[in-house]
Amino acid sequence: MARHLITSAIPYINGIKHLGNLVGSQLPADLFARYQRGRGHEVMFLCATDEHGTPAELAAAKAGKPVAEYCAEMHETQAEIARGFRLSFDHFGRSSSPQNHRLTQHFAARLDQAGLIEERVETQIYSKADGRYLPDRYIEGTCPNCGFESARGDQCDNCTKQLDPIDLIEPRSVISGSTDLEPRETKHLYLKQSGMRGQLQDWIDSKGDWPVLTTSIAKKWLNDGDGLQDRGITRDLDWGIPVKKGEEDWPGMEGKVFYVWFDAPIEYIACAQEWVDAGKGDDWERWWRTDRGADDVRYTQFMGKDNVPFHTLSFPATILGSGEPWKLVDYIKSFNYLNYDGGQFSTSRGRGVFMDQALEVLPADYWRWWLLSHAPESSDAEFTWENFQQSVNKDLADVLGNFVSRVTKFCRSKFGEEVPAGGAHGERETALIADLERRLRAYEGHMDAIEVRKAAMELRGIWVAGNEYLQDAAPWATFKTEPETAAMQIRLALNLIRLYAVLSAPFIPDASAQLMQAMKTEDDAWPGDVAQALSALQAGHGFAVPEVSFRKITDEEREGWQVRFAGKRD
Ligand code: B3M
Ligand code: ZN
Repeated sequence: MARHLITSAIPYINGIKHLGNLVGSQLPADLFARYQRGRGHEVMFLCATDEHGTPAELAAAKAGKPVAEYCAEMHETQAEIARGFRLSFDHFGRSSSPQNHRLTQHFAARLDQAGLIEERVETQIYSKADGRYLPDRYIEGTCPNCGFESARGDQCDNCTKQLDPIDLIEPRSVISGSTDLEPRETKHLYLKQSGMRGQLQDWIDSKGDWPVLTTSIAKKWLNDGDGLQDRGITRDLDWGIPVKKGEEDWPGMEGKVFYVWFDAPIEYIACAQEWVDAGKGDDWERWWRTDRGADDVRYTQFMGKDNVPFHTLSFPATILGSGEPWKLVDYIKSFNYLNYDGGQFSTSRGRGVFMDQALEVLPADYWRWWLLSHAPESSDAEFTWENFQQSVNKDLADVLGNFVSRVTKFCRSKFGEEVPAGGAHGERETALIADLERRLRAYEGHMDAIEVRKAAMELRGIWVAGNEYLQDAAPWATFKTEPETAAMQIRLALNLIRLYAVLSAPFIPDASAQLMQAMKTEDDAWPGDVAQALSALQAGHGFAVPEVSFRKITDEEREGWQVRFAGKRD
């Protein structure tokens, strides 16, 4: 049994995420976690809300609430929606937790002891109209790298470059819109990551199996000269983790907090401590400390491409720089963007489908299937309602749903609600089993390699193979002349339903559970050998005809949704 530590990028607290956010991190991470559990491995799957920094402060101000209250409420909201999508986190933590406060302050102290922290007097943008400094997202302007006009102070959303507010061209305050800004001097801590270039380069070079998207972004920022500049890790903000050296005060840093991107990845570790403190387990160190058994853990991270520089450079710099035996990531799966119907999803303009709205419209499995089978892996992908309707209606309703309903209804009418006996398998069955054996091994290969789209297509192929077999064997016709053979065919088909439930569970967990229930079995063991797996339900085993698992999306519904989600969210 292997041990898998899996983390999803932790979503900002500032509102409900859209489907593009979901498919870029949390959903594929859940797919992988469910798959590894299904294979019988031990899994620790962690996610949390990212509660600090300017996104949180700005959103709370907009909602007219104190930040702490806003974060507590929005954490609950996000947790509820995550449950709705069946995201199977072992723990959904909060970066504002006391555990993360302590651990972040601890890392800062270790980095300081290692000589990797420097105090610098630097120039920050001060807004006279607002009476405060404007770090990160409090300021917007034109990107000096690509010319994008709405680049934020911390990062350009267009070219992913990490920025410093002082670099922006024609900067303006996000709070007041004021351009009456002036540079002022203030003292901050810097992480001297530029001195770690060699170490980081060696580490990234040792990851020959990483996806191209991940390594190309990592290498670009590593070799770009200024990608690995020393980073300011503190901010002049009220909300956040107070700058301390472990438990000690940090002279000169009073009233300042750590930068959100310094503490957010540390929450991956703190989250496991929260898991213990919530009474869900008793040992987090065996997942995170290589001196406590974590050296045989395989750690996989999931994230959108804009998060890659922080996970390949800044966070590893923190871990390596601490000089302590923390577990480093083994594999980083990153995603391109999902676009919405000819444009971008936009949180600010409410364009596209948000996670809560999606669940109002259709159950989680429909979305999980479409999103995963169209995951933006090799390039950006696009959500259109036509495509969504087509995939759901074909893959889920026509292929999988129809197979289940034909087989169970036919059996009920001819043989009753139990698996019929029939004779031994013939040539057609042997050929089907050989085909499924090949497909199953291909499916496992894609799932192990986290090739999400390929895995979805192989799974669909497995469903199609069953349909073709049924069409070809035609037990409804065979029944008239050779009822024994028809019984054998149906026995096989009922067993296929159970097999489908097991194999499909990572993608569509609710439908899988429903099928398992209909087949009146709890045997969800991952198939070793297909022939054996297809004899799990023996003659005489009872079953029930399941409720329709997937319904079709009508043209009227599709058109209605197209209009509803075109503009401002309702
Ligand atoms: N919250 C950005 C995002 O949600 C950021 C990820 C943090 S991962 C440690 O895309
Ligand atoms: Zn840019």
